[in-house]
Amino acid sequence: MAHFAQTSPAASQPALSWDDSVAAQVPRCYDGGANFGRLDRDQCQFSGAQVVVIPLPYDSTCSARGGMREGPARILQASWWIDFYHSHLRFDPADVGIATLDDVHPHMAGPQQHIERIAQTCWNALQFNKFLVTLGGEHTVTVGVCAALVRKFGPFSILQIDAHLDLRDQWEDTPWNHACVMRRMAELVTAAGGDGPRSLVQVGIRNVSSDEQAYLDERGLQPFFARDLHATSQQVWIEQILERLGPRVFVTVDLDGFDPSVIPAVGTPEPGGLYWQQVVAVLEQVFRRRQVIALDVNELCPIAGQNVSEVATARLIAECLAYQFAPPAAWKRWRG
Ligand SMILES: [Mn+2]
Repeated sequence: MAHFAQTSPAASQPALSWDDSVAAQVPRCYDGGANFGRLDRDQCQFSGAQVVVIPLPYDSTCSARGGMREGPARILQASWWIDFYHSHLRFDPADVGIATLDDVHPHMAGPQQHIERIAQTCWNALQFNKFLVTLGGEHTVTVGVCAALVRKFGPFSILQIDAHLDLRDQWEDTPWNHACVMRRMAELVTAAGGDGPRSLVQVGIRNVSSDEQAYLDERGLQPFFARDLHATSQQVWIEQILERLGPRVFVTVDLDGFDPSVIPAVGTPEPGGLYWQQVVAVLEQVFRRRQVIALDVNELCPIAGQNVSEVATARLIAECLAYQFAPPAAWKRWRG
């Protein structure tokens, strides 16, 4: 991406607006067949579900390969063929109810308007006290999710699994580019009274621009580079991550944080990434020891003729939902 000039002067803290005339109403759901997990009616009804899956197909600002608008549908489809039952927790997260909302269709006026549309949808679901699982779509969609979470919870930490920092102030003529999402999310947390930049815990990083490095240096921020994690004891770096996370955590997984040998179907793959066991190990600790307020998985960019990435993504979500909802007795039996 280095050959693209950073265009026009940086925008500082662009504001999102809300439409509060929209009353909280039960959103449209897939109530049979095509929902996440292909669950029966008793498990996928919005009213009884503790989890709400929100498909966010979008690929308007991505730099390299398009196709992320097809990501959410492919993740849903992959979810039909796996059992959510967790062998070691002996717990099925489908039992807490998982409703799947209708797609949030792209707003064609531009990324800011689309982010606002996503924020409204998430805010609506949050008013029913649901645990959100959002499916991207390019990483830009996460800004809308974050805006709704900030409105509901106030400041929180953000655990970001990613190959990229996404800390550019502006990219390819918009502050709402997918390369700027963590910068925007830090601003949202700061606006709610938190220390946005310090609330970011970025893990798996292996692609940094010089202006992003300057941002890190100015603020004394230290992301967790994949290179360093591979050279450190897993128990040690997981504890270092936990130390940096506050009591409430929003987990956002850009699938390119994984090594491409695990998840090849991403728009901007980078070698040297995290392995399945590493990501699952850190997420287990985070879900167990912090209050995770939402899970976001994004940047799935399907490759025709194979579904390994989609299946891994659906499995990752099922794993996280088991961590989130398994009762203490299940943990005690497994981990002691
Ligand atoms: Mn990325």
